[in-house]
Amino acid sequence: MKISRQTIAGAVAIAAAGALLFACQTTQPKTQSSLVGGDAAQRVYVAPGSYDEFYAFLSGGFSGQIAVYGLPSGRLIKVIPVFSQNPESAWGYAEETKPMLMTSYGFIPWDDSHHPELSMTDGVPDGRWIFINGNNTPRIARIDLTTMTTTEIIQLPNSAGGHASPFTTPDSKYVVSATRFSVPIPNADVPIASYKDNFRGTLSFVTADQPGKMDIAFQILMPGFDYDLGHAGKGPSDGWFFFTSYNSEQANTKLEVNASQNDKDFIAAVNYKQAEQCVAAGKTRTFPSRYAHNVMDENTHTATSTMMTSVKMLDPRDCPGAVYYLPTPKSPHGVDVDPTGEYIVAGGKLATVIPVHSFTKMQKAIADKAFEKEIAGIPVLTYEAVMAGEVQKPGLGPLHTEFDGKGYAYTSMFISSEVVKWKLGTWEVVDRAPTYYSIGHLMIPGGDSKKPWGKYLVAMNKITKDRYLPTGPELFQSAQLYDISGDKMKLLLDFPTIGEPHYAQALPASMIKDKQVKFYSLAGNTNKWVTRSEAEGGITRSGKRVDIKMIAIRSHFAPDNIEGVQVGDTVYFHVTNIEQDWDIMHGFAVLGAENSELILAPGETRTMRWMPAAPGVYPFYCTDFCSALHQEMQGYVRVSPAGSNVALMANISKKAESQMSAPKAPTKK
Ligand code: K7E
Ligand code: CUA
Repeated sequence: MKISRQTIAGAVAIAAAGALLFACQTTQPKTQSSLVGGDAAQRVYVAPGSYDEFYAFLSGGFSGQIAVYGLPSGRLIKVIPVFSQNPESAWGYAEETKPMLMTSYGFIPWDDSHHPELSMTDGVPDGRWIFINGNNTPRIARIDLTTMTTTEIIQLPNSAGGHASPFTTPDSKYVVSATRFSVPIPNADVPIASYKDNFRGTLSFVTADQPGKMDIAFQILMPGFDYDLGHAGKGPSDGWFFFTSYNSEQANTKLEVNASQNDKDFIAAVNYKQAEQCVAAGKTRTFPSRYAHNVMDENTHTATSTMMTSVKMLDPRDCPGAVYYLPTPKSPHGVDVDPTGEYIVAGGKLATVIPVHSFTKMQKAIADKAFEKEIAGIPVLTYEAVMAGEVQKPGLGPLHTEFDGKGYAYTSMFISSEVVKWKLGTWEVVDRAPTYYSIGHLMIPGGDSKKPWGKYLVAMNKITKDRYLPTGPELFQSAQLYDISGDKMKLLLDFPTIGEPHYAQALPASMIKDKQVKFYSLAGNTNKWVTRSEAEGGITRSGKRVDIKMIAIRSHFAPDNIEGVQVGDTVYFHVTNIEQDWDIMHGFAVLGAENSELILAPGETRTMRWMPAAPGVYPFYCTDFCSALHQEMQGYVRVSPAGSNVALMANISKKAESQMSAPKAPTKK
């Protein structure tokens, strides 16, 4: 999000004003509670043992992950590790998972995730996957919604700041990514002052409908603006994609002033069906480009990383009719397409209106050649020819818009800290609700699709201030839940969020609840190092490499005593959780490991690499309190000096064997 210093100052002033207001309200609880619907407590109360109505997926922002909440309760259900190492689940620490974080820059343990996007069928979320972007080292991840795990990550080359990403086409054929920062393409050592000559943007179209096979179908080479956000057309505008851009000034320094000169920047309207035809007709050039494609195999539970070497680059000059610019005031941020596919709403964060373009008018303007000029082969349509209307006096700092499917749009106003509800077609403001404080994105379940479920709106606020008990200088981010089922929005609930959530998505729980995988099949586990029974466990040496295969089951590891390891060895603990029951996890940690624990889902194999530095005896133990005898779930590794003649030994205890055949403890169903 790009906001000038003045607007930040304004936002802080408003937040401060809000804080003052709130300070008064704490002594006048009636005023505060009147902001909240009278039956709010009942509306959000999900009784113990009951389930929420919606799954909501909030981006984790600079945590790099996705957080799963239940709505309307606002309860955090899970954090799905995506781009950042996560010791809780050994993501990026266990050997099997490390390739998922490989890039052309090497192993990257972090990213900044902004926009979760559900896969769709016919323009409606279908509950198969959710995608999310890595903003810093541009990547797109696929999360499988049956396991709630990250199964695929593709890197975007010729791109820097993969922000307008990973918005989905109505059939999930493509997810897209546009570069926020223009850079030399291919990247090169050039003076930054040569920006206007050397820097370019790209729009990437990534095929997404085949799991494990994401691929950059093509990139479009664009003028060196900053590309910010995108959304696909739908219905009549299906086959088009819309991207906002700012910095049409092509400034390379002090952007807060220098990129805020032009009255209007642009939405790039891309006819990607036309682009596909040009690609098929060989109108692209092959650009050498290195980028990683990482896939988690669902049977081996092991990721592979493949380095790709080129992309097809399409220059709009070689494909007339593929790209147009729609002038849009003023440094637009969000671009959102209404459920009918007719209206393209921009969030001109410095604009005094919310501009709305008409797809019908855009097509007519193209047919009439209502062009004001051309930029690098891209016709610029005239604003008047494409504008459907403007929402007047909406508030300050419009960013993002979602829809309720009943003819209304809801726009987040960052500077004036509010949600503004307005009517599509008449452009009149019909309601406004304050947010605490400085709202960024907002989300209505299905609110960017053809058929929003409506009912709730979640505001994701940038500044938390006084909403919770203070926790030092750093505060959690703040979300707020509104009931939008009536004419007036009603604030129901505050709930804190991890990282800084940008966008979010939600769908009815009934769509995916019963598809959740409860454990992985041990018989189907084809990990190279799987150990399916105690008898298969053991230790092998090959040079300085030692592999230890072991099982975890309530309540022991087997083998549990290991000898013959030497200083200078690289030891791999391959642990298989041989439980076949829901939610029976085991963990594995060893003294002094420069690594996280392992955590093992039932039926899964995970590997920890360990390089013991000194002779001694090192205990290991299970980290997840799995049974009454969890504290007994432990063992030892004896480490001898390099060159020692202590024999390799891995025992399987008699006690363990007898427990194997004992009846299982009661388990959750
Ligand atoms: Cu508005 Cu990254 Cu979508 Cu944040 S972005 S708010
Ligand atoms: Cu296994 Cu605790």
